[in-house]
Amino acid sequence: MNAIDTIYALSSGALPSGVAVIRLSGPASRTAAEALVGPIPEPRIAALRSFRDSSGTLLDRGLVLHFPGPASFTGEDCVELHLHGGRATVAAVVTCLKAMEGLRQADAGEFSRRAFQNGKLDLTAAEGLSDLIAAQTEMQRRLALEHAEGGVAALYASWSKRLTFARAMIEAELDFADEDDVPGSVSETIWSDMKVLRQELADHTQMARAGEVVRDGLKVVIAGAPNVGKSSLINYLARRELAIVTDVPGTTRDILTIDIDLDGYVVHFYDTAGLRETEELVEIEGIRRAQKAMQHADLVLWVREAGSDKDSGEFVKELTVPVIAVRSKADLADVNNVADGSFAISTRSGQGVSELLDAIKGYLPDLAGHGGLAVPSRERHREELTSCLRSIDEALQKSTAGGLEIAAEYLRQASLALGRLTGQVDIEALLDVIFSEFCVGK
Ligand SMILES: Nc1nc2c(ncn2[C@@H]2O[C@H](COP(=O)(O)OP(=O)(O)OP(=O)(O)O)[C@@H](O)[C@H]2O)c(=O)[nH]1
Ligand SMILES: [Mg+2]
Repeated sequence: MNAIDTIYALSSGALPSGVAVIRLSGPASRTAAEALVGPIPEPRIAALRSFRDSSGTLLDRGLVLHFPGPASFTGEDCVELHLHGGRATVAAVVTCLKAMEGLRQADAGEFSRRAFQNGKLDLTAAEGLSDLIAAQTEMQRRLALEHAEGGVAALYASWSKRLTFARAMIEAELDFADEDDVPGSVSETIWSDMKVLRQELADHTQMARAGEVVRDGLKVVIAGAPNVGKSSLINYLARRELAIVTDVPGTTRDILTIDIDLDGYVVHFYDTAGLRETEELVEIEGIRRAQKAMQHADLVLWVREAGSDKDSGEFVKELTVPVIAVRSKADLADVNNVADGSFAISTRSGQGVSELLDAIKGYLPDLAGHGGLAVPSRERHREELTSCLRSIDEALQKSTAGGLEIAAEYLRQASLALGRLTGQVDIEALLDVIFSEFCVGK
């Protein structure tokens, strides 16, 4: 096996900036930093140093921090160089690092990957960290931080432990059932705990949709017949002329989108082509895209003119997603929120728009009462959790049907699903538990 490379990268943001941080990780971090700044400060104590190239020319002055492994983010020896954030300053220091033996530029996510490989964080926490960096709204930040801090990792680790214990007990019962020094039937307590675990898992998996909406945003599609004011609405929400607005029916063809921060949640609004029967090729494609967007939406705003009884409801009839009925151009028709429950709005006067936004908030996930944000947030989580749940269901069924060996195998599948979720499929753990709980070899 090759020796571990020492990697470096600019870990702070785009240049120029007040301060730039170059991070090094790997066995040569310390010697590399020494070559640049001379003696390295005490661990975890920042000290001011002069950065010099190999000929002794001063490049910059800044702070140096040393985190000896394993007590570092990656678990390896790490050094942070805090420089002035000028492009040329950073380039000069990077040129020096590049020339050093055993050093190379880090790949994307490589520091976190090393942290994961060194057991500093599990996969869900690593994902949380990347979400935290991408977070744009308060709820995204809170969800990502919960994951990055190991909120779901701790939950999965505790479930994994229960599964491993259950499997160990069953294995022992299968292997040593005729020996005296193994406790009698452990099955009853084990299976009742598996039932409890099943319920916890089901409740948790049920929150996946909500978690995904927090992370990815709520998709709201503005749809309706041509000329009803869909593009005017998205422009009003965007507070700029994003979409072309004319009084020619069929103006919008492509889907346009904006993101809005509603109460800390990301909401994506989509403006779509007006829906109608048409022979026009480009418009047909626009309408096809509009209908596809409606099917994939979390919510459709179905816009009709307040003063008109034109319906074209055939386009929403088949929809399985929730629909809010909106009556547009209320300034012309002199209507308020009408009896059919629709929202009368005007993008001319602004009437009704904030009430409409309040109604949309009703479709944002309600995470209160769920004990925080330790909820699944990605499709990957949902898939592995569902697979885990399915295996536990099968195991519970087989446990009563007398197929203890098959039941144990299903529990193993459940463990594997959790292991894939956290990135820690660990077979050794099973053996450890058997021997520590039962002292079989006494
Ligand atoms: N009085 C009044 N006119 C509006 C309002 N909203 C839109 N309009 C007008 O209605 C016409 C059509 O508006 P658009 O926003 O382009 O309508 P659309 O639904 O996007 O139309 P298509 O893209 O063709 O499907 C324009 O002339 C707008 O100025 C409103 O609230 N009040
Ligand atoms: Mg339009």
